[in-house]
Amino acid sequence: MIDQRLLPHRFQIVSFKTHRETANAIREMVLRGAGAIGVAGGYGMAQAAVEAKDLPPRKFTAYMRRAAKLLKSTRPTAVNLPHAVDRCLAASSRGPMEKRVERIAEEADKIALEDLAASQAIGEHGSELIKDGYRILTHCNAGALAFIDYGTALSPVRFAARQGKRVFVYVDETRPRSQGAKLTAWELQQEGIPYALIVDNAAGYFMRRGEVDVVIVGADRIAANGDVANKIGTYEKAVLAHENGVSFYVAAPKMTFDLGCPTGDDIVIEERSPEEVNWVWGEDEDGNLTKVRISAKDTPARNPSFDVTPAKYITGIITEVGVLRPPYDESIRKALSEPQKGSLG
Ligand code: RUB
Repeated sequence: MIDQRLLPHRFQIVSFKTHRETANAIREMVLRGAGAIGVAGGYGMAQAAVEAKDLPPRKFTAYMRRAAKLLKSTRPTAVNLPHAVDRCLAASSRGPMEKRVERIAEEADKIALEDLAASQAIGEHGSELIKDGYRILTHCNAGALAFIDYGTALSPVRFAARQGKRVFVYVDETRPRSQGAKLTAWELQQEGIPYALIVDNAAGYFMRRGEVDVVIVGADRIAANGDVANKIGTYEKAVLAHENGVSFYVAAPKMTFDLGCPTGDDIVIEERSPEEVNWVWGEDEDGNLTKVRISAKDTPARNPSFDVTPAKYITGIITEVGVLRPPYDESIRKALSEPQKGSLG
């Protein structure tokens, strides 16, 4: 994994050898983003299978179940994680024992390849919504670091830029962990796409001045009615977009839909440590990575990591099978019944 906690100041690849280490890396956000943690969860299951391969069948099954539970408990909101882990768990219970490790590893690869194909298709469909000269606002990081390859929300932007359209991206800083400032800005810089970093509370200012043509964000879980859980602050951007007549799109693969959640109220929202609100990480003038407190000692803080944007604010959901439109309960069910492309099988 690229250690995303150190970006953009250091580029470091780190390895985790056991499923417990992988679970910890997901929890500590060494890597993050719904798609990326799903893929990591799949490979965590493959690691568990290697660890348990010499156990008798019943003990092997019990070991895999415990591993699945641990991996799924690391971050509760993004549904890609339980979807991927459960697929690998199902693969672990089929076929002869000696083949099971192989099957789980294949399933993990398949999930990664499906995400890759989805990110490309999301880019193709989404880029049609971006006209030459568009100014796009995005929140958090739903780019290559959060997913596989092109990303989700950034994929249409990348495709539009490669098609020669002039695009400009407003990047929300995304406190408290600043995924926009640290990761999205860095990704766009790498790719030479023009952008400006803005503080989270500046989005309304730019929208009201008519300087934002479209908002595109990612998603961590999409309920059956089209309500979307995404990084805290997404809801505000959607309401502001609505108020200012700006289109608001969500880009996400089919893996991110959860028909088990009828509405957004059924989505569990992760609440993280108050430390993330009271302290910020960065590089000092001498290039040392450092952490500074920005509030008085013992300041109580609340830190919900995600919020829910009601479907009524969402203009469309860009998926690998096309752009879904309201009424979402119908378009989502139809999209989920389409065959999955890009898998190995
Ligand atoms: C990440 C976040 C991203 C979605 C979309 O939150 O909210 O917008 O996960 O990701 P965190 P993807 O940094 O807390 O994980 O592009 O993978 O679908």
